[in-house]
Amino acid sequence: IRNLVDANQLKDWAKFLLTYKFAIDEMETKFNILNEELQFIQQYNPIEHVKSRIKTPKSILDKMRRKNLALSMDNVKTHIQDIAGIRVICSFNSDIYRLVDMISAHSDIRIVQVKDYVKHPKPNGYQSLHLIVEIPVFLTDRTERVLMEIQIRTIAMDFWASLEHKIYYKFDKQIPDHIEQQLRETAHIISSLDERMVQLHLEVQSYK
Ligand code: 0O2
Repeated sequence: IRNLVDANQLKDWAKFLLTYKFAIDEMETKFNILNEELQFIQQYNPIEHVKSRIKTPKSILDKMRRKNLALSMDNVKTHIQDIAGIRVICSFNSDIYRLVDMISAHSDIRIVQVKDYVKHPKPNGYQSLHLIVEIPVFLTDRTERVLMEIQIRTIAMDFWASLEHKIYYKFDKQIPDHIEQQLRETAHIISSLDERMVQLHLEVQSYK
């Protein structure tokens, strides 16, 4: 961005990107509150941990180029919906839908899109539930509505996705067929592991 805009605009861009950081802060707080309240009322934490990231300016520019869009704040705001990304890792697949329901019930959040790769995994085996949401960020002089991506998945799904991500880049996005096949097989194992873990968890809970 530094090579494409002048110094004054650079400050505007920095301020623009800061709103995405605030959106992440707000969303992290929402998930922390849900987790703490559930711990208090049910002695149960659905969330293992939360990770977040802001897309780097370089990867925003790359995505704009891939989409053949001119670089403007309006275009970025409308077309790059994952500048702010938050990943929520849960213990059990049943927690994924509980969290989606609880977050969807927040009156200040608008659900823009749901991509359910848990019910419908990607052909490579990738499983995760993605939400694009719009959240208000309250600034000194205005309220900005910010789009962000929430990815919700189990520990096992996350384990698979992080290995697949490394393999994808190691082979420069051209994974050999036999490795792709093994990834699909391990994704099936991940699904049945998640299913067994949730059954085990329900059985243990029935002893309480
Ligand atoms: P990073 O580094 O996580 O930011 P779109 O954003 O709508 O143009 P797409 O692919 O339709 O693109 O969005 P989708 O399906 O919601 O996926 C977006 C993100 O999900 C990716 O972000 C990854 O984080 C994750 N993801 C999607 N598919 C896969 C997959 O097959 N394997 C793994 N490991 N992760 C996946 P980025 O921008 O690619 O990367």
